[in-house]
Amino acid sequence: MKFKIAVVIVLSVISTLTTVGATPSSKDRPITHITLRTESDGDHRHFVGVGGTIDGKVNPDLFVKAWDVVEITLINNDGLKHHIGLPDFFITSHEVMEKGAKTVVTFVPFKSGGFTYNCILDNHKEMGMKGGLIIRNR
Ligand SMILES: [Cu+2]
Repeated sequence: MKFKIAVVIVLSVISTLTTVGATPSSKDRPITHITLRTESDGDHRHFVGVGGTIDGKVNPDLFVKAWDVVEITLINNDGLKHHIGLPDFFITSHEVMEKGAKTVVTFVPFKSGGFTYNCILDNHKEMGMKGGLIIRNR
């Protein structure tokens, strides 16, 4: 029985990972929408929140609940090549190459705790392009 449950969990995690970029169709599960844009300033690179409580904040901490469906939209606002990575969840978005380009990652946080998001292209993480991803238990 326990083994069966573990298999179901592993399969649902795999299916979550393989649907990155797709739109979840579930009606009864809350979807947390988060939008970030990219910014460059001299040697600094960062994410800036768009809308809601993170609007205008640089590298905002993102607060979500475990097992919610989380959809993060990244908008290229500076014309440099970027992506968003969630290394603790094995997720990296497509790259956005041109100003105005968007990419979306959708995932289900399967563990709680303090994690990070970042852009590791062209040394951007070292130039400041990283923030906190805080996942609370339900
Ligand atoms: Cu970047």
